[in-house]
Amino acid sequence: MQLSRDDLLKAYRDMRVIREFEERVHEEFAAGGIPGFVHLYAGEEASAVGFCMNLTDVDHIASTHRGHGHSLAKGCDVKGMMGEIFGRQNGLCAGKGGSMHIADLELGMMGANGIVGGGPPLICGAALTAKTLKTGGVAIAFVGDGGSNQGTTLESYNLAKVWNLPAIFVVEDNGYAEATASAWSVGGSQVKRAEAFGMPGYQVDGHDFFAVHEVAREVVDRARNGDGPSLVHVNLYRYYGHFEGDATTYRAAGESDKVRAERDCMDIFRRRVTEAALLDKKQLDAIDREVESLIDDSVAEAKAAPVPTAEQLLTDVYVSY
Ligand SMILES: Cc1ncc(C[n+]2csc(CCOP(=O)(O)OP(=O)(O)O)c2C)c(N)n1
Repeated sequence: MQLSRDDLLKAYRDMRVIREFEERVHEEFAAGGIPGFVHLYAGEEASAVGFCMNLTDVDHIASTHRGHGHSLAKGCDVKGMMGEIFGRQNGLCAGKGGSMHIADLELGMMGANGIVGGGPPLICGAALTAKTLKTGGVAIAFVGDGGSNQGTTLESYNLAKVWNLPAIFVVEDNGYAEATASAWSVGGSQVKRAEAFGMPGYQVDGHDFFAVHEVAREVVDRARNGDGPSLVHVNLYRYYGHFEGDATTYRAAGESDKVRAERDCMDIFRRRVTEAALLDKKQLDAIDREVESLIDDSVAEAKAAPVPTAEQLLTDVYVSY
């Protein structure tokens, strides 16, 4: 499908926002300004944006512990995200969730999740709701290669197939689950695994936004049309360690730099759209500058915002039904 000029600009900006956001969180974390634990998504942008560009607010996603990119791609407010990661009152969850518990239910972003394999059961619920209430919505779970081996994930495949849910499982295979190489734990393609559950399975190069977007469009349409769940195995690479502070001794020296130099999704996107004269370099550079200043502002606002007070300790934490 041909993307419009506006779509291309949006795709580039959304990926740039995630990249800038993550690079800045990397710096701020190293400087000691961010409490808690963070896992960065830099390098994987084309996956979150390629899928989420096919969604609207009626659709739901569930994320992982590496959730900043999915949240931003689903439309979460950049300043609210940064405030949350800094643990400040202006954060999306009032500063009490932090990196691994960011959610914005109004946008259908059901949350980052510290439980590996926690997202797939959640999206089965969202997909069942969409099917029952006939909202036309679909639900996507992003899962890591490690998370793809969790029982909760496999049971969700089962459930989604048996109930013919508008559910999509996106296995983001970034090469490692902590220090375990996915070549060992996944052992190649997950297409056959999808087929074993009676779902169509796809495998796609996650460095190529256009390839991801095309597959995403197909599986989202399929789910929306009532034709049931699918699984997409996305091959990617995470630029930073498993968590910030990880010494990455399990990777070969220079491995990350080599992928950045040869297969960076932002570089590939820029090359493709400029060589085809779909966008020009000046437009892309202007987006870079605008996003840099947005991220600067988001950090400044987060640092200036107060932390939650003792009186606020128990608000926004419990839900009553
Ligand atoms: C149920 C559960 N088991 C173990 C952990 C510890 N843990 C956190 S992240 C992680 C690896 C996840 O790897 P993967 O799913 O490939 O995601 P990636 O970090 O590569 O994005 C593990 C084992 C956890 N958080 N939850």
